[in-house]
Amino acid sequence: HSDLPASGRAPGPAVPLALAPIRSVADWRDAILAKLVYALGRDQRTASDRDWFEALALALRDRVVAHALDSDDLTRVAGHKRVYYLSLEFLVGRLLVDTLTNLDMTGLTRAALGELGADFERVRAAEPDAALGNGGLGRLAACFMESAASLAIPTCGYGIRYENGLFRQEIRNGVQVELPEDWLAAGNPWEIRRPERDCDIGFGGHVEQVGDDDGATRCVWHPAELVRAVAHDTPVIGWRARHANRLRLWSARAVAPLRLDAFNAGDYLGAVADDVRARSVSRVLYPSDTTPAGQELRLRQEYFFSAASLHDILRRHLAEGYDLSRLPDMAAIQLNDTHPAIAIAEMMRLLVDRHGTAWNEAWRITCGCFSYTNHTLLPEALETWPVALMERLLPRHMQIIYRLNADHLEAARAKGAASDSLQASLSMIDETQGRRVRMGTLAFVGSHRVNGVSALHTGLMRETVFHDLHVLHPDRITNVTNGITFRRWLFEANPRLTGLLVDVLGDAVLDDPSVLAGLRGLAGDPGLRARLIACRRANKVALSNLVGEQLGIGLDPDALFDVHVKRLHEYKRQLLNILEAVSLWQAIRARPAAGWVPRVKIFAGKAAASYAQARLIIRLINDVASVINNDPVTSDLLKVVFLPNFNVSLAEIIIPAADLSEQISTAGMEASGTGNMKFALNGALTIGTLDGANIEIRDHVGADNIFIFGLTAAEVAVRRLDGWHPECSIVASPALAGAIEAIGRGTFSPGEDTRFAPIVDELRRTDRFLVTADFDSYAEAQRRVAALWRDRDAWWRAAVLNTAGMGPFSSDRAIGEYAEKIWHVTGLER
Ligand code: F58
Repeated sequence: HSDLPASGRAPGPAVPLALAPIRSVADWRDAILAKLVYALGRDQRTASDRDWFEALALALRDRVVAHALDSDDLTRVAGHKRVYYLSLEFLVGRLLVDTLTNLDMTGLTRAALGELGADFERVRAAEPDAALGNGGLGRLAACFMESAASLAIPTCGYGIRYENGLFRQEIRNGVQVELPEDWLAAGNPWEIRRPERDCDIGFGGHVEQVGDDDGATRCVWHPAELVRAVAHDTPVIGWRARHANRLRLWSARAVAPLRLDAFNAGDYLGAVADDVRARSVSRVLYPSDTTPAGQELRLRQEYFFSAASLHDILRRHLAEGYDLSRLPDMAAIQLNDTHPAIAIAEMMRLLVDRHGTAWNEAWRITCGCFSYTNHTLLPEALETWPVALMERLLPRHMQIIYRLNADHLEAARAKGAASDSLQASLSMIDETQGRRVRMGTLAFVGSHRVNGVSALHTGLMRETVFHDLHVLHPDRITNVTNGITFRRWLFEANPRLTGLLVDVLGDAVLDDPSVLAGLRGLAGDPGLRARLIACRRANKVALSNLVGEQLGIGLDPDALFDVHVKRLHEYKRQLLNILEAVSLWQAIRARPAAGWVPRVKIFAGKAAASYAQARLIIRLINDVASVINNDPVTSDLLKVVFLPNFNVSLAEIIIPAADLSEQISTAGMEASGTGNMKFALNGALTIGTLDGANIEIRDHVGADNIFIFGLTAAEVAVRRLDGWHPECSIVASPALAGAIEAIGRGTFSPGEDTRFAPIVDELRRTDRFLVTADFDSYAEAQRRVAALWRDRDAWWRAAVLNTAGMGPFSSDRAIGEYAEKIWHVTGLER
């Protein structure tokens, strides 16, 4: 379809594909039933919830696909620029309610399913989460896809269709166990296979020099191995069905999946060995990179999807009749972190070697198209690849990187950055630990814009990791603070609050987040407050029921729900929170009648399988929970809950039920955070450090309505420079000393008092994340929380002011900024 000539729309009616709107419950019921019977071959009388989910999804997909084809046609005819979002992760979650919401078909569907004898809530729960991401970075990509569609910005997301997404977490005897998450086992009704878009991706082999062009050698790469990239499209519909885009995910298979000769000779395994090897490329999200084989597989994944996506982008550009020189006018390619940064070298290869473009012109085109988002400054998370591995797997790309690096260092010298130390720091090759390619430097140099994800983070990029590159290119780094889609994180996750907001502020609040600010004038309104309290209580009852079913722990919905959910990482400091819980428990035991605020501490989050310390922190939380929850002295006042298998769908239940949001990373380490935004939007108060987007949240909700504590990023940097001694903080804080002592003594690990020795030792000796330095300040902030909770009017006033201030954190705002400052693209007018 998109290969039609650029000259005009296809003959026929203007919107030949849009299906007539569904006008009645009966129409929609019959459409769903037709899918159940004719597409799935199932009997209405025996259909399962999963069957109904599939039938419904297929019926909805028809409508979304019609929009996507039409949006595509309009984009092509208008000669409108497209955005390509390259991301190794899309943490989508479920799509059913998202699609229904954006098509405004939820009520209709409830009724139609009811007539068919199916239960909407159970059908909804039958959809597996698409967990093609680890955490914030992947979820951001999913929010951005939804917002780009809502703003009618023609966008295609490119990624990998992992057969196994993020693992399923079980907790057995307090220990995290990882199980594969087989989300595709029963098929995926949303996706459409696109065989005509498949392409073959090379690895290894050698490079042949065929001529000299413009000072740059033209080469032909003869790969030793080809892997087929197989295209699957998922349509993404925007709010009020204004526009639809697609997410194109590649899966891998062998070019020749079966060696028939081997099979006939009885070598059944050998006959499919190539296919098994090829398929491993799209088998799992973030394969463990603790072994050399794991590292190589990760690099293969990165090149595989980057190359397939660029092939697709150039094919579309040429098929629409444009010259390659016009690519930067027609295509903005966003690199979501450095994982797709190899695309920069691949673009140069395609332009120079395949299309005969002169080197400098190819570089102009490349830099004009690409831009790069950085999501972390943690040194261990900045990607580098061994030169030897690159030379073996991607020999031509390594040559191109050398040439780009020479040009880049030459330009730096010309600008005065000539010293050995500056040249070494600017180089794309790190020579300090073996020779490694710095993907961040490649991404920076090959992009016209590089962005951080919060004001603090962007400032730190300029001052620290990218300082020397920033001096060389002072206009390149820009900030786009992250955002979240309000459709999923407010309308869908919290329909009670959404209904209330519409009652109070009118329908406009659904289309324009700035309308939320109108709540400020109502912050003291007792009627609004009573309704808000009722919403929150209902959400807390729902969460309590889930906790009761899953863990057998009874919660009091009137207690303060204090929530810490996110990936388990030492810098996110779940340890600080659980230490404070231990110390609170000890204080309650010492004085049970001191008028404590009843509190439920809720944790959830996955630790990387190979991250021993994070796994041990999960164990500690679970072990502390089982002791505290069984203590009759404190049981009405303090509960600790660890909910297993945190994912998007669980977040949608937990967040609307939270009173307090824990955002307590070591300052300077959380690039932005996006969970912080989801909680505050839903009216939870934040306890947090001055880190990432917490700072901007404080500015928008008001410093009186957030509990800020702890060292600032600048103070953290000074402490680290001065050499930091945790024992001083421990000695100075009896509460902290008491908590650490209890853990070290085996209070929570009866019979095995060394179980948590790695945690206790880390706290006493190095404390790299300054947990002990911030403990007293955190505990004091928690006492302020309790004091405000007792003043019901003041608490709910602050809660209203949180929701009221969160309009700017919509991902529509973020995407609008990318469009204007980085992509130079507008929404498509109809
Ligand atoms: C996150 N990064 C940041 N990385 O930590 C968070 O502050 C920010 O809000 C978010 O990105 C969006 O900008 C993140 O999620 C990863 O998941 C890595 C992906 C590659 C493997 C290691 C984890």
